[in-house]
Amino acid sequence: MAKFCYFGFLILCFLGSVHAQLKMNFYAQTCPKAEKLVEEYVKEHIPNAPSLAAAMLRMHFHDCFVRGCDASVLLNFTSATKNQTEKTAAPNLTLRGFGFIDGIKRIVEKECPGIVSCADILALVARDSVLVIGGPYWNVPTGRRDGRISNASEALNNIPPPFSNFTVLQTLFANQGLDLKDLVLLSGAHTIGISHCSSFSNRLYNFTGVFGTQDPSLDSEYATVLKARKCKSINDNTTIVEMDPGSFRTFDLSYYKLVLKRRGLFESDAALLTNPTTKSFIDKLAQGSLQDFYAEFATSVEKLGRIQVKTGSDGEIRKQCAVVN
Ligand code: HEM
Ligand SMILES: *[C@@H]1O[C@H](CO)[C@@H](O)[C@H](O)[C@H]1NC(C)=O
Ligand SMILES: *[C@@H]1O[C@H](CO)[C@@H](O)[C@H](O)[C@H]1NC(C)=O
Ligand SMILES: *[C@@H]1O[C@H](CO)[C@@H](O)[C@H](O)[C@H]1NC(C)=O
Ligand SMILES: *[C@@H]1O[C@H](CO)[C@@H](O)[C@H](O)[C@H]1NC(C)=O
Ligand SMILES: *[C@@H]1O[C@H](CO)[C@@H](O)[C@H](O)[C@H]1NC(C)=O
Ligand SMILES: *[C@@H]1O[C@H](CO)[C@@H](O)[C@H](O)[C@H]1NC(C)=O
Ligand SMILES: CC(=O)N[C@H]1CO[C@H](CO)[C@@H](O)[C@@H]1O
Repeated sequence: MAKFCYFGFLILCFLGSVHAQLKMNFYAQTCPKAEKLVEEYVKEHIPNAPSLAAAMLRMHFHDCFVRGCDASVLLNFTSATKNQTEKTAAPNLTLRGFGFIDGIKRIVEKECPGIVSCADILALVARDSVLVIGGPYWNVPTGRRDGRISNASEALNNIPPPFSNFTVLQTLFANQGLDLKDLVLLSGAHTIGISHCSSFSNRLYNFTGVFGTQDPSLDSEYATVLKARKCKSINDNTTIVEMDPGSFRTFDLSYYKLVLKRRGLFESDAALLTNPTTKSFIDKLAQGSLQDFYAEFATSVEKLGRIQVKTGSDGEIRKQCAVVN
């Protein structure tokens, strides 16, 4: 874009960059095989490691909530910059699957060097992985460019912690242009994947800050089972728990049913029942059809994927996803 910015083209160019936006199959001319290569890699590898589908979806979420969907989440901490990156921030300690993205990026770079952004690869991988495990399909318009900055404290400020109450969730989602319906639908991603005990053990052992207290909004029978069989101590930060036990690899409605039974794992899940609007969305989703959930999830996750994207001549196309060029 920049090289056309002279004389009479200036205005056009200005409008062009303001309106530069994502579009379907952005790489049709520049790297026609790109999206297919991503899809093939995912189809080949996710069946052998299905738990990565959840990891990829969560990584896409964390990426988009900090500086927009610009792959900033993928940047390594380097001694050269001395900056702590998003990866090193507490919410990112439990992200997994960085190597999977790097593997795809290498293949795509071999096909067309310097053309396809890491941000687009992550958005495509999240969608394709969820599809491979039988989940919903959504459109992924492409054309995102990669950011050059990753900042740990921005991750802390923007990514909702598991102990968020309703107000915090509403605010952090609204900051990204997402409404209460999006909050409920995107939280539905917790129908797949795992959590470490440390993400919620305060609800089991130390809810009020007095050891031995339990979160009354968590079903007490479920809490007892979790304490006896899974998270046996408050210091356990290695054991993992299926968030939707029994169907943690199936993208189904059971997350909403669990939340209604007060068996959502996080305070943030339980918080969705404390507001009449989100509670009624959950009631409807839990009783509705899987197709309706999939269609509505697709709408919200597409919205997620458009948050503050860099397009046109903003940002760069990283050569390696873990480092800026
Ligand atoms: C509403 C606020 C949210 C909070 C507070 C939250 C919090 C968390 C936490 C604490 C974990 C477990 C991490 C661990 O201990 O390993 C987790 C896992 C997960 N989250 Fe969320 N999350 C939220 C929203 C979302 C959204 C919007 C998505 C995607 C659309 C998402 C997708 C996932 C997935 C798929 C996992 C499982 C990851 C894995 O298996 O490695 N979450 N979330
Ligand atoms: C590191 O911080 C400096 C100073 O704020 C900034 O200019 C630079 O872009 C940052 N680098 C990364 C990778 O975030
Ligand atoms: C990271 O973000 C925080 C909060 O917005 C800001 O105060 C800090 O200067 C940033 N750090 C760097 C290295 O840019
Ligand atoms: C929600 O949590 C925030 C941050 O911890 C706190 O400031 C606020 O008072 C809480 N709101 C409610 C209604 O509990
Ligand atoms: C319980 O929570 C309080 C307040 O957050 C904290 O100071 C204390 O260390 C916790 N106790 C244990 C055993 O982790
Ligand atoms: C995990 O727990 C162990 C023992 O309580 C502690 O030494 C370690 O620092 C913890 N790790 C993290 C990442 O919190
Ligand atoms: C980024 O960090 C990861 C894990 O610390 C490491 O395996 C990888 O090689 C690093 N990537 C680059 C390009 O430095
Ligand atoms: C995946 C990842 O980069 N995890 C890092 C999170 O931060 C801790 C502590 O800063 C690192 O040790 C991890 O490697």
